[in-house]
Amino acid sequence: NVLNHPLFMKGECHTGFIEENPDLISLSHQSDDESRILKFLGNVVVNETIGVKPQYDVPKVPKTGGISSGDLRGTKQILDEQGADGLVSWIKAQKQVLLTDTTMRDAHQSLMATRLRTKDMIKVAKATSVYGKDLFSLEMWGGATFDVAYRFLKESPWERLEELRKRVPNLLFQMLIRGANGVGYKNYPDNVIREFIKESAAAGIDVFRIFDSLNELRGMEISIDEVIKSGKIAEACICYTGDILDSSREKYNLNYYIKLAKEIEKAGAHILAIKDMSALLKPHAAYRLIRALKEEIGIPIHLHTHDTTGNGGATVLMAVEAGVDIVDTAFNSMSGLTSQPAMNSIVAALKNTERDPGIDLKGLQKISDYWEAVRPVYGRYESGLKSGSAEIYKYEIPGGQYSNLKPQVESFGLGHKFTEIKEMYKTVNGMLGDIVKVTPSSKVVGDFAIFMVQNHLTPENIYEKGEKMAFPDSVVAYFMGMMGQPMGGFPEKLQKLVLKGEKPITQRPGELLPAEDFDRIAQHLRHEFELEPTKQDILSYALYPEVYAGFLKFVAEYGDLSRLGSDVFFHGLGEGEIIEAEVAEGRSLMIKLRSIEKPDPEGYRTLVFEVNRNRREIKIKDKN
Ligand code: 3PY
Ligand code: ZN
Repeated sequence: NVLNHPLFMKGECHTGFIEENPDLISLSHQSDDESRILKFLGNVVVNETIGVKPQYDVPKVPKTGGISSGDLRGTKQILDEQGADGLVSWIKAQKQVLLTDTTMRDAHQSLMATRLRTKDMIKVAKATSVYGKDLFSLEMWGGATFDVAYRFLKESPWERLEELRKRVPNLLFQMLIRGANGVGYKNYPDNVIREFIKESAAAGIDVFRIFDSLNELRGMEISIDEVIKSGKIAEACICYTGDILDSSREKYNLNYYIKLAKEIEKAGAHILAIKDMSALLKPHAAYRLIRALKEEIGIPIHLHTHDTTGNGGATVLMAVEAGVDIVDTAFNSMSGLTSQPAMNSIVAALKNTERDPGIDLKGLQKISDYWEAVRPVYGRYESGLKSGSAEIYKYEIPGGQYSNLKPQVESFGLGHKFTEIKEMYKTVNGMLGDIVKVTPSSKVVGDFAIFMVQNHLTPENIYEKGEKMAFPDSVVAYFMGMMGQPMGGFPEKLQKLVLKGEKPITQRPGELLPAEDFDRIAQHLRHEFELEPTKQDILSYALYPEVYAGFLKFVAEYGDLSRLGSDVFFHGLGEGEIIEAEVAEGRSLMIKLRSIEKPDPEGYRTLVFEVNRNRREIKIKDKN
């Protein structure tokens, strides 16, 4: 290489020549993790960015000034030392309103399609434990966490939990579980739900918010029972839909919610959650509902809402006025729109009132500033929504689904028909008999609406031609009773058209599903992936077989990328950029992208990298 270099051949090389061209003499061996990461980066560069990368600020991690989070005592210590009942008594004795931060789960699920990576969470975890020491809980798991972490982020949600717990010993960790649907989209056998809860409790989850997508108590009972057995907090939900202020909408009226809340209390739940996933709970309705519930039940009430309509803050403040015990919020820079109402603003609004949460605003600002700097890296996953929308009261689309619906609709080539799809969502809800819409029932309505628009269908056509139509899988599963029974039953005519002679079930689906054979999964993982599976591996596979297998294959091919900075994970390297990539604990590589060559006749591009100053070339197929 040296001998063939143009400067050497012209006799013009000076004493700094080798120094400036270290790759010419490098014979160093390329390690496995080096070739794997170059392959990953090469693919991002060739098939996604072509070396064009925006510049991102490095987020400043707030300093904690010598305070050790190990010295802090918070709600976690109350639960660990006094048990679930002790914690409930403590909540009831508080005059101030308590706050949950959802930044690490629902906020990013609703704003950026659940893409927030563990790396960005753990950097700010210690500061959160210090400046958020007076929070009630941090929600960082549940909903779409498992699916997205394995499918897209290529990282383990279990490790996320473990890393966060190491840095946050003082606060309760909270998750959302979709009752018998676990953290998935379908009913799982009872033993999967029980084992999943047991393992999650052991791994660090303290508060389990349990819901059923049709508000059926029997869909939540197994989960409630298992959480209680694990010594953790069972927080069961009423999913709010409709409008209790509108007397013309009789189906989901105040009495409906009171009856359900009483059943939930009777089932042994420690806390009642009002889960307002679509931000339909108007401020005055919140006041009326919470006042009524406070009269009727004795367990604490935790309000979860979204800010999709722009009224979320008002709803929270009215709920506080009505005596709600705990409310969900997100740090300001991760709040608003489809996310939760703004924590810092609510804390500020309640200063010098009876229910002042008593949290230091300066500290909260530091955490919010950190997230503000993190967020642009995830810009491509944001919905582009610029303001709250009062139309949500009409469409009743949950926050998480709303931000995902546009890309989903675009992927079907229907981006130009977004308004039509939203209208159809409402129409389909009517056809289904006005149901509670939250994962997975909301997916049924969304899939059905897309199907109708895609195939130019109206409700009338469906009734005329439905016999010959193949309906989306989720719609069939719904009408089969595999998500439970909706209040008021299924619309019979439509059910017949969808099921085409199959007999729907009326039992709880978990009663019919055969127990999962965990030994069989363990054998399969051993055999297929040469790994001695842990309980966590087995459960992840039981929940998401294809997604989890895909994750294991990805890690075998590209290595563990969880330590890579998010700017690099999502955007690769710019041409000429040098990055430090941590590929294993304590092992980093300095990587520079020197050039991207034009595709060769077979469509491969050669990328020239420098790794720890050694020249490396790699060929990547250009799929564009
Ligand atoms: C979920 O199930 O993911 C939700 O956040 C429901 O609101
Ligand atoms: Zn939510």
